[in-house]
Amino acid sequence: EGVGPQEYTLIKMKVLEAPKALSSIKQPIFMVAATLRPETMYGQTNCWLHPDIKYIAWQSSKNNEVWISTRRAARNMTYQGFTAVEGDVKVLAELTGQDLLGVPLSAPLTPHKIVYTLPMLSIKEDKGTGVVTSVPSDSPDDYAALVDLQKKEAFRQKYGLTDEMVLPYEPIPIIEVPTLGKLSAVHAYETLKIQSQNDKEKLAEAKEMCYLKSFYDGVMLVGEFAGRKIQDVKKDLQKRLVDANEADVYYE
Ligand code: A2H
Repeated sequence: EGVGPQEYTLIKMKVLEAPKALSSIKQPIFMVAATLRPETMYGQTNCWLHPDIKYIAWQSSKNNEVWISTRRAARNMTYQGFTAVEGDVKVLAELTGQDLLGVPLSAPLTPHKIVYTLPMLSIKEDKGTGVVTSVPSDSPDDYAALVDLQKKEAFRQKYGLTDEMVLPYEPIPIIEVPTLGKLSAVHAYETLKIQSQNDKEKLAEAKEMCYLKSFYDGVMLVGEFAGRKIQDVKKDLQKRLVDANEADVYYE
């Protein structure tokens, strides 16, 4: 990582139907996903959680909302104005990612009215919020994890996921990258013959192939900034989302 703190955009994904473990919570509940690419939110198809990581539901000071993240991220957020008292996290529930899979969410900018929480095994406990929003068109990690679930019925069953939570969701063309096309992550995945989300070396190569090129030469295909370059619209899009109370800015 670089010198200063990393800035993330926290995307607020609203829980539409709370799982049993959260049924006593009456306030609106959000999964808060940390992303470096707010301009890709038009292509969200699901939300990733690690089945074995512990998450907490905690009281934020924003509009009485309850947020779900790792405890570590919640503690960091208490020093960034996200709670009533600095350093103090008011925990309403603690549960594992597994307890939170298959939950329907509503997310900003994506054409899907409902996206589901699904398992991703490469999520790190010590980065961001432990909640990752999935954009399989532009993230090779996201595409690989989605294909794994779509190809393997046993994998879906293991986590109690129905076909309708997984199979209808395909990568959405949202950014055109010269030489990589309109689905740059899919292009990289296929060119490098990636087999699964565990294919670490090839995924690292795929990311190298996509990210810088997308940032410097990518052009938006959809939304109010269609036709504009990514590097020119990223900040504006972040601001739009924050102003609409659909996102916040988080540092770590
Ligand atoms: B990005 P950095 Cl389209 N564990 O968002 C693993 N990955 C995590 C994570 C965690 N705890 N928290 C966040 N991330 C992912 C979108 C995206 C992202 C696109 C393309 C590239 C990309 C959609 N997923 O990231 O190590 C999140 O995925 C490129 C690295 O802090 C977040 O942005 O640089 C990014 O990794 C943060 O990774």
